[in-house]
Amino acid sequence: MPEFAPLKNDLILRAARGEKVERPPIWIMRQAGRYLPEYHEAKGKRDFFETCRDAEVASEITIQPIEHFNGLIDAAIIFSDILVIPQAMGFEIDMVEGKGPVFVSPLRYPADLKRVNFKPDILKSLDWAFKSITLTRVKLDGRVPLLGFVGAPWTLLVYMTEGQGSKMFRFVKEWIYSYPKESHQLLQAITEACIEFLAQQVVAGAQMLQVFESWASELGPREFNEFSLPYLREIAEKLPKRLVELGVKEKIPLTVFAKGAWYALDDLCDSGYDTVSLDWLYKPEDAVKVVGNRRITLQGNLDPGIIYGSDETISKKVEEMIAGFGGGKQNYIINFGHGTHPFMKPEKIEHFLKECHKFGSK
Ligand code: 1CP
Repeated sequence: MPEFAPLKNDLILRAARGEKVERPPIWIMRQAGRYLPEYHEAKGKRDFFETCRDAEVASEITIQPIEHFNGLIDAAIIFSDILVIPQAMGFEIDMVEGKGPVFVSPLRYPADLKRVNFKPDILKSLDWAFKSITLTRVKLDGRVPLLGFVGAPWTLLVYMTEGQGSKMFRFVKEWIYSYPKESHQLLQAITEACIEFLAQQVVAGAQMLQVFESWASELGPREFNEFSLPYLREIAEKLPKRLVELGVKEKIPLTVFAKGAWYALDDLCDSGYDTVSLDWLYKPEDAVKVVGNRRITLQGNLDPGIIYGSDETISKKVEEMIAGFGGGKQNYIINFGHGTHPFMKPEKIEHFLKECHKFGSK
Protein backbone atom coordinates (compact mmCIF):
# COMPACT_ATOMS: atom_id res chain seq x y z
CA MET A 1 0.00 0.00 0.00
CA PRO A 2 1.36 3.47 -0.80
CA GLU A 3 2.41 5.74 2.11
CA PHE A 4 -0.02 8.63 2.65
CA ALA A 5 0.03 11.66 4.97
CA PRO A 6 -1.34 11.01 8.48
CA LEU A 7 -4.96 12.06 9.03
CA LYS A 8 -5.59 15.47 10.58
CA ASN A 9 -9.30 14.69 10.99
CA ASP A 10 -10.28 11.09 11.76
CA LEU A 11 -13.62 11.93 13.39
CA ILE A 12 -15.68 9.74 11.04
CA LEU A 13 -13.44 6.69 11.57
CA ARG A 14 -13.66 7.09 15.34
CA ALA A 15 -17.45 7.49 15.17
CA ALA A 16 -17.74 4.39 12.96
CA ARG A 17 -15.71 2.42 15.51
CA GLY A 18 -18.12 3.48 18.25
CA GLU A 19 -15.72 5.77 20.12
CA LYS A 20 -16.95 8.88 21.94
CA VAL A 21 -16.35 11.98 19.80
CA GLU A 22 -16.37 15.76 20.35
CA ARG A 23 -19.16 16.20 17.79
CA PRO A 24 -20.78 13.96 15.19
CA PRO A 25 -18.88 13.83 11.88
CA ILE A 26 -20.68 14.96 8.70
CA TRP A 27 -20.61 14.09 5.04
CA ILE A 28 -23.35 14.29 2.43
CA MET A 29 -24.40 11.73 -0.16
CA ARG A 30 -23.65 13.21 -3.58
CA GLN A 31 -21.68 16.00 -1.98
CA ALA A 32 -19.70 16.35 -5.21
CA GLY A 33 -21.58 17.05 -8.40
CA ARG A 34 -24.14 19.10 -10.16
CA TYR A 35 -25.21 21.61 -7.48
CA LEU A 36 -21.65 22.96 -7.28
CA PRO A 37 -20.73 25.45 -10.04
CA GLU A 38 -17.08 24.39 -9.85
CA TYR A 39 -18.15 20.82 -10.74
CA HIS A 40 -19.49 21.98 -14.10
CA GLU A 41 -16.32 23.98 -14.67
CA ALA A 42 -14.04 21.02 -13.95
CA LYS A 43 -16.17 18.57 -15.96
CA GLY A 44 -16.55 20.87 -18.95
CA LYS A 45 -18.00 19.11 -21.97
CA ARG A 46 -16.61 15.71 -21.01
CA ASP A 47 -18.89 12.72 -20.79
CA PHE A 48 -19.70 11.68 -17.18
CA PHE A 49 -17.86 8.34 -17.26
CA GLU A 50 -14.90 9.91 -19.05
CA THR A 51 -14.76 12.38 -16.13
CA CYS A 52 -14.72 9.49 -13.63
CA ARG A 53 -11.91 7.79 -15.55
CA ASP A 54 -9.69 10.87 -15.59
CA ALA A 55 -7.87 10.68 -12.24
CA GLU A 56 -6.82 14.34 -12.27
CA VAL A 57 -10.36 15.64 -12.83
CA ALA A 58 -12.12 13.02 -10.67
CA SER A 59 -9.80 13.77 -7.74
CA GLU A 60 -10.36 17.49 -8.17
CA ILE A 61 -14.15 17.02 -8.16
CA THR A 62 -13.92 14.72 -5.11
CA ILE A 63 -12.09 17.41 -3.15
CA GLN A 64 -14.30 20.33 -4.30
CA PRO A 65 -16.89 20.05 -1.48
CA ILE A 66 -14.09 19.70 1.10
CA GLU A 67 -12.63 23.01 -0.07
CA HIS A 68 -15.94 24.74 -0.83
CA PHE A 69 -17.24 24.12 2.70
CA ASN A 70 -13.84 24.75 4.22
CA GLY A 71 -13.54 22.52 7.30
CA LEU A 72 -17.27 21.74 7.58
CA ILE A 73 -17.21 18.27 5.93
CA ASP A 74 -15.44 15.35 7.60
CA ALA A 75 -15.03 12.88 4.70
CA ALA A 76 -14.53 12.88 0.94
CA ILE A 77 -16.26 10.27 -1.25
CA ILE A 78 -14.50 9.28 -4.43
CA PHE A 79 -16.13 10.69 -7.56
CA SER A 80 -17.30 7.65 -9.49
CA ASP A 81 -20.58 5.77 -9.89
CA ILE A 82 -22.24 2.54 -8.79
CA LEU A 83 -22.64 1.57 -12.45
CA VAL A 84 -18.94 0.89 -12.99
CA ILE A 85 -19.48 -2.72 -11.84
CA PRO A 86 -22.02 -3.35 -14.63
CA GLN A 87 -19.49 -1.78 -17.02
CA ALA A 88 -16.81 -4.19 -15.77
CA MET A 89 -19.30 -7.05 -16.33
CA GLY A 90 -19.67 -6.07 -19.98
CA PHE A 91 -22.54 -3.55 -20.11
CA GLU A 92 -22.31 -0.45 -22.26
CA ILE A 93 -23.89 2.60 -20.58
CA ASP A 94 -24.58 6.07 -21.96
CA MET A 95 -24.94 8.97 -19.55
CA VAL A 96 -27.70 11.04 -21.12
CA GLU A 97 -27.56 14.71 -20.16
CA GLY A 98 -30.64 15.64 -18.10
CA LYS A 99 -31.87 12.02 -17.96
CA GLY A 100 -29.20 9.88 -16.30
CA PRO A 101 -27.62 6.55 -17.16
CA VAL A 102 -29.10 4.43 -19.97
CA PHE A 103 -27.93 0.87 -20.66
CA VAL A 104 -27.57 0.16 -24.38
CA SER A 105 -28.72 -3.48 -24.05
CA PRO A 106 -30.36 -4.30 -20.72
CA LEU A 107 -31.07 -7.93 -19.82
CA ARG A 108 -34.58 -9.04 -20.77
CA TYR A 109 -34.41 -12.87 -20.88
CA PRO A 110 -32.14 -15.49 -19.31
CA ALA A 111 -30.60 -16.11 -22.75
CA ASP A 112 -29.18 -12.57 -22.49
CA LEU A 113 -26.95 -13.75 -19.64
CA LYS A 114 -24.47 -15.07 -22.18
CA ARG A 115 -23.54 -11.42 -22.83
CA VAL A 116 -22.52 -10.98 -19.18
CA ASN A 117 -18.97 -11.38 -17.95
CA PHE A 118 -19.58 -13.34 -14.72
CA LYS A 119 -15.96 -13.18 -13.60
CA PRO A 120 -14.62 -9.76 -14.54
CA ASP A 121 -10.98 -8.91 -13.89
CA ILE A 122 -11.73 -6.04 -11.50
CA LEU A 123 -8.15 -4.93 -10.98
CA LYS A 124 -7.68 -4.59 -14.71
CA SER A 125 -11.08 -3.34 -15.88
CA LEU A 126 -11.42 -0.72 -13.12
CA ASP A 127 -7.74 0.22 -12.91
CA TRP A 128 -8.68 3.89 -13.46
CA ALA A 129 -10.76 3.85 -10.25
CA PHE A 130 -7.80 2.71 -8.19
CA LYS A 131 -5.50 5.32 -9.74
CA SER A 132 -8.09 7.98 -9.00
CA ILE A 133 -8.40 6.88 -5.35
CA THR A 134 -4.64 6.88 -4.84
CA LEU A 135 -4.23 10.31 -6.42
CA THR A 136 -7.12 11.70 -4.35
CA ARG A 137 -5.52 10.40 -1.13
CA VAL A 138 -2.29 12.15 -2.09
CA LYS A 139 -4.09 15.43 -2.89
CA LEU A 140 -6.21 15.25 0.27
CA ASP A 141 -2.96 15.20 2.23
CA GLY A 142 -4.72 13.83 5.33
CA ARG A 143 -7.36 16.59 5.55
CA VAL A 144 -10.22 14.07 5.85
CA PRO A 145 -10.65 10.32 5.22
CA LEU A 146 -11.53 9.12 1.73
CA LEU A 147 -14.60 6.91 1.32
CA GLY A 148 -14.95 4.25 -1.36
CA PHE A 149 -18.26 2.66 -2.38
CA VAL A 150 -20.16 0.15 -4.52
CA GLY A 151 -23.77 -0.32 -5.56
CA ALA A 152 -25.33 -3.31 -3.80
CA PRO A 153 -26.17 -6.39 -5.88
CA TRP A 154 -29.97 -5.93 -5.94
CA THR A 155 -29.67 -2.27 -6.98
CA LEU A 156 -27.24 -3.20 -9.75
CA LEU A 157 -29.61 -5.98 -10.89
CA VAL A 158 -32.31 -3.30 -11.20
CA TYR A 159 -30.14 -1.22 -13.54
CA MET A 160 -28.92 -4.25 -15.53
CA THR A 161 -32.51 -5.32 -16.26
CA GLU A 162 -34.41 -2.02 -16.35
CA GLY A 163 -31.57 -0.28 -18.17
CA GLN A 164 -32.23 2.98 -16.34
CA GLY A 165 -33.94 4.46 -13.30
CA SER A 166 -37.54 3.22 -13.23
CA LYS A 167 -40.99 3.93 -11.86
CA MET A 168 -42.62 0.54 -12.42
CA PHE A 169 -39.71 -1.88 -12.19
CA ARG A 170 -41.43 -4.17 -14.67
CA PHE A 171 -38.31 -5.86 -15.99
CA VAL A 172 -36.53 -6.52 -12.71
CA LYS A 173 -39.80 -7.91 -11.30
CA GLU A 174 -40.04 -10.19 -14.33
CA TRP A 175 -36.56 -11.41 -13.50
CA ILE A 176 -37.08 -12.14 -9.81
CA TYR A 177 -40.58 -13.59 -10.15
CA SER A 178 -40.17 -15.46 -13.47
CA TYR A 179 -36.47 -16.31 -13.43
CA PRO A 180 -35.48 -16.46 -9.74
CA LYS A 181 -32.72 -19.02 -10.31
CA GLU A 182 -31.03 -16.93 -12.98
CA SER A 183 -31.55 -13.76 -10.91
CA HIS A 184 -29.68 -15.40 -8.05
CA GLN A 185 -26.86 -16.50 -10.37
CA LEU A 186 -26.43 -12.92 -11.48
CA LEU A 187 -26.74 -11.50 -7.95
CA GLN A 188 -24.02 -13.93 -6.84
CA ALA A 189 -21.66 -12.84 -9.62
CA ILE A 190 -22.33 -9.15 -8.86
CA THR A 191 -21.63 -9.82 -5.17
CA GLU A 192 -18.24 -11.32 -5.96
CA ALA A 193 -17.34 -8.38 -8.20
CA CYS A 194 -18.46 -5.94 -5.46
CA ILE A 195 -16.28 -7.62 -2.82
CA GLU A 196 -13.21 -7.50 -5.03
CA PHE A 197 -13.89 -3.88 -6.04
CA LEU A 198 -14.30 -2.76 -2.42
CA ALA A 199 -11.16 -4.62 -1.35
CA GLN A 200 -9.07 -3.13 -4.15
CA GLN A 201 -10.38 0.36 -3.35
CA VAL A 202 -8.94 -0.08 0.15
CA VAL A 203 -5.60 -1.24 -1.26
CA ALA A 204 -5.61 1.89 -3.43
CA GLY A 205 -6.29 4.16 -0.43
CA ALA A 206 -10.00 4.16 0.55
CA GLN A 207 -10.36 4.42 4.35
CA MET A 208 -14.05 3.65 4.83
CA LEU A 209 -16.61 2.03 2.52
CA GLN A 210 -20.32 2.32 1.76
CA VAL A 211 -22.64 -0.13 0.01
CA PHE A 212 -25.54 1.67 -1.72
CA GLU A 213 -28.75 -0.41 -1.84
CA SER A 214 -30.65 2.54 -3.31
CA TRP A 215 -33.56 0.49 -4.68
CA ALA A 216 -34.27 -1.55 -1.54
CA SER A 217 -37.59 0.35 -1.43
CA GLU A 218 -38.85 -1.77 -4.34
CA LEU A 219 -38.72 -4.98 -2.31
CA GLY A 220 -41.12 -6.09 0.41
CA PRO A 221 -39.68 -7.69 3.54
CA ARG A 222 -39.77 -11.28 2.22
CA GLU A 223 -38.26 -10.32 -1.12
CA PHE A 224 -35.63 -8.18 0.60
CA ASN A 225 -34.70 -11.26 2.64
CA GLU A 226 -34.37 -13.27 -0.55
CA PHE A 227 -32.86 -10.90 -3.10
CA SER A 228 -30.95 -8.30 -1.11
CA LEU A 229 -30.03 -9.20 2.46
CA PRO A 230 -28.09 -12.45 1.79
CA TYR A 231 -25.82 -10.62 -0.65
CA LEU A 232 -25.33 -7.63 1.66
CA ARG A 233 -24.35 -10.14 4.36
CA GLU A 234 -21.98 -11.96 2.04
CA ILE A 235 -20.18 -8.69 1.26
CA ALA A 236 -19.72 -7.89 4.95
CA GLU A 237 -18.58 -11.43 5.71
CA LYS A 238 -16.13 -11.97 2.87
CA LEU A 239 -14.64 -8.50 2.50
CA PRO A 240 -12.55 -8.59 5.71
CA LYS A 241 -11.13 -11.97 4.66
CA ARG A 242 -10.19 -10.65 1.24
CA LEU A 243 -8.58 -7.59 2.86
CA VAL A 244 -6.44 -9.85 5.05
CA GLU A 245 -5.36 -11.79 1.94
CA LEU A 246 -4.39 -8.49 0.33
CA GLY A 247 -2.25 -7.53 3.34
CA VAL A 248 -4.53 -4.82 4.79
CA LYS A 249 -3.90 -4.75 8.55
CA GLU A 250 -6.35 -2.18 9.88
CA LYS A 251 -10.13 -2.66 10.24
CA ILE A 252 -11.96 -0.72 7.53
CA PRO A 253 -15.40 0.57 8.62
CA LEU A 254 -18.23 -0.59 6.38
CA THR A 255 -21.59 1.15 5.95
CA VAL A 256 -24.79 -0.17 4.43
CA PHE A 257 -27.50 2.14 3.06
CA ALA A 258 -30.68 0.26 2.16
CA LYS A 259 -33.01 3.04 1.10
CA GLY A 260 -36.64 2.38 2.01
CA ALA A 261 -35.98 -0.89 3.87
CA TRP A 262 -37.16 0.41 7.23
CA TYR A 263 -38.45 -3.06 8.15
CA ALA A 264 -34.93 -4.49 7.79
CA LEU A 265 -33.10 -2.30 10.31
CA ASP A 266 -33.01 -5.02 12.95
CA ASP A 267 -31.54 -7.54 10.48
CA LEU A 268 -29.10 -5.00 9.05
CA CYS A 269 -27.74 -4.40 12.55
CA ASP A 270 -26.78 -8.11 12.63
CA SER A 271 -25.32 -8.26 9.14
CA GLY A 272 -21.68 -7.45 9.78
CA TYR A 273 -21.74 -3.70 9.04
CA ASP A 274 -20.26 -1.10 11.39
CA THR A 275 -22.58 1.66 10.26
CA VAL A 276 -26.17 1.61 9.04
CA SER A 277 -27.26 4.61 7.00
CA LEU A 278 -30.92 5.64 7.36
CA ASP A 279 -33.27 7.49 5.04
CA TRP A 280 -35.88 9.88 6.42
CA LEU A 281 -38.58 7.23 6.85
CA TYR A 282 -37.17 6.53 10.29
CA LYS A 283 -37.70 8.58 13.42
CA PRO A 284 -34.17 8.70 14.88
CA GLU A 285 -35.41 7.77 18.38
CA ASP A 286 -37.09 4.62 17.00
CA ALA A 287 -33.99 3.59 15.06
CA VAL A 288 -31.82 4.04 18.16
CA LYS A 289 -34.22 1.75 20.06
CA VAL A 290 -34.01 -0.93 17.37
CA VAL A 291 -30.20 -0.87 17.56
CA GLY A 292 -30.37 -1.32 21.35
CA ASN A 293 -26.99 -2.22 22.79
CA ARG A 294 -25.52 -3.57 19.56
CA ARG A 295 -22.23 -2.01 18.36
CA ILE A 296 -23.67 -0.09 15.42
CA THR A 297 -23.18 3.52 14.35
CA LEU A 298 -26.22 5.08 12.70
CA GLN A 299 -25.85 7.54 9.82
CA GLY A 300 -28.45 9.95 8.50
CA ASN A 301 -31.13 10.96 8.09
CA LEU A 302 -32.82 14.28 7.21
CA ASP A 303 -34.76 14.52 3.98
CA PRO A 304 -32.33 16.36 1.67
CA GLY A 305 -35.40 18.35 0.58
CA ILE A 306 -34.98 20.32 3.81
CA ILE A 307 -32.46 22.38 1.83
CA TYR A 308 -35.44 23.97 0.03
CA GLY A 309 -36.70 25.26 3.38
CA SER A 310 -35.87 28.48 5.22
CA ASP A 311 -32.70 28.79 7.31
CA GLU A 312 -34.86 28.66 10.46
CA THR A 313 -36.54 25.45 9.36
CA ILE A 314 -33.19 23.87 8.53
CA SER A 315 -31.84 24.84 11.98
CA LYS A 316 -34.87 23.39 13.75
CA LYS A 317 -34.71 20.11 11.81
CA VAL A 318 -30.97 19.75 12.44
CA GLU A 319 -31.47 20.29 16.16
CA GLU A 320 -34.28 17.71 16.27
CA MET A 321 -32.29 15.19 14.26
CA ILE A 322 -29.18 15.40 16.45
CA ALA A 323 -31.28 15.26 19.63
CA GLY A 324 -33.11 12.23 18.18
CA PHE A 325 -29.79 10.44 17.78
CA GLY A 326 -29.02 11.08 21.44
CA GLY A 327 -26.91 14.21 20.96
CA GLY A 328 -24.57 12.57 18.48
CA LYS A 329 -21.45 12.21 20.61
CA GLN A 330 -21.33 8.46 20.07
CA ASN A 331 -22.46 5.97 17.41
CA TYR A 332 -23.64 8.65 15.01
CA ILE A 333 -22.60 10.19 11.68
CA ILE A 334 -24.62 13.05 10.18
CA ASN A 335 -25.80 12.73 6.58
CA PHE A 336 -28.93 13.28 4.57
CA GLY A 337 -31.33 10.37 4.04
CA HIS A 338 -30.36 10.41 0.36
CA GLY A 339 -28.31 12.48 -2.08
CA THR A 340 -28.31 16.20 -2.88
CA HIS A 341 -30.23 17.39 -5.94
CA PRO A 342 -28.72 19.46 -8.75
CA PHE A 343 -30.99 22.45 -7.90
CA MET A 344 -29.78 22.90 -4.34
CA LYS A 345 -28.06 26.12 -3.40
CA PRO A 346 -24.57 25.66 -1.95
CA GLU A 347 -25.28 28.51 0.55
CA LYS A 348 -28.18 26.53 1.96
CA ILE A 349 -26.04 23.44 2.32
CA GLU A 350 -23.44 25.54 4.07
CA HIS A 351 -26.06 26.73 6.53
CA PHE A 352 -27.07 23.10 7.15
CA LEU A 353 -23.44 22.12 7.78
CA LYS A 354 -22.83 25.02 10.16
CA GLU A 355 -25.93 24.17 12.13
CA CYS A 356 -24.76 20.54 12.36
CA HIS A 357 -21.48 21.79 13.85
CA LYS A 358 -23.31 24.11 16.22
CA PHE A 359 -25.86 21.64 17.58
CA GLY A 360 -23.44 18.71 17.35
CA SER A 361 -20.87 20.45 19.57
CA LYS A 362 -23.34 21.29 22.34
O1 1CP B 1 -20.33 13.02 -4.04
C1 1CP B 1 -20.63 11.90 -4.42
O2 1CP B 1 -21.40 11.19 -3.74
C2 1CP B 1 -20.05 11.48 -5.72
C3 1CP B 1 -20.05 10.15 -6.25
C4 1CP B 1 -21.34 9.45 -6.67
C5 1CP B 1 -21.96 8.39 -5.98
C6 1CP B 1 -21.61 7.89 -4.58
C7 1CP B 1 -22.05 9.63 -7.89
C8 1CP B 1 -21.76 10.64 -8.92
N1 1CP B 1 -22.99 8.64 -7.98
C9 1CP B 1 -22.97 7.89 -6.82
C10 1CP B 1 -23.77 6.74 -6.50
C11 1CP B 1 -24.96 6.40 -7.32
N2 1CP B 1 -25.12 6.46 -8.68
C12 1CP B 1 -26.13 5.85 -6.77
C13 1CP B 1 -26.31 5.51 -5.32
C14 1CP B 1 -26.67 6.68 -4.51
C15 1CP B 1 -28.07 7.18 -4.75
O3 1CP B 1 -29.00 6.40 -4.51
O4 1CP B 1 -28.19 8.34 -5.13
C16 1CP B 1 -27.03 5.63 -7.84
C17 1CP B 1 -28.43 5.07 -7.75
C18 1CP B 1 -26.39 6.00 -9.04
C19 1CP B 1 -26.90 5.88 -10.41
C20 1CP B 1 -26.89 7.18 -11.11
N3 1CP B 1 -25.75 7.76 -11.59
C21 1CP B 1 -27.95 8.07 -11.32
C22 1CP B 1 -29.40 7.84 -10.93
C23 1CP B 1 -30.17 7.39 -12.10
C24 1CP B 1 -31.59 6.97 -11.85
O5 1CP B 1 -32.50 7.70 -12.28
O6 1CP B 1 -31.81 5.91 -11.25
C25 1CP B 1 -27.43 9.21 -11.95
C26 1CP B 1 -28.17 10.42 -12.43
C27 1CP B 1 -26.03 8.98 -12.11
C28 1CP B 1 -25.03 9.90 -12.67
C29 1CP B 1 -24.20 10.60 -11.68
N4 1CP B 1 -23.43 9.96 -10.72
C30 1CP B 1 -22.75 10.89 -9.99
C31 1CP B 1 -23.10 12.19 -10.52
C32 1CP B 1 -22.56 13.49 -10.04
C33 1CP B 1 -24.02 11.98 -11.55
C34 1CP B 1 -24.63 13.04 -12.45
C35 1CP B 1 -23.87 13.12 -13.71
C36 1CP B 1 -23.94 14.42 -14.42
O7 1CP B 1 -24.90 14.60 -15.17
O8 1CP B 1 -23.05 15.25 -14.23
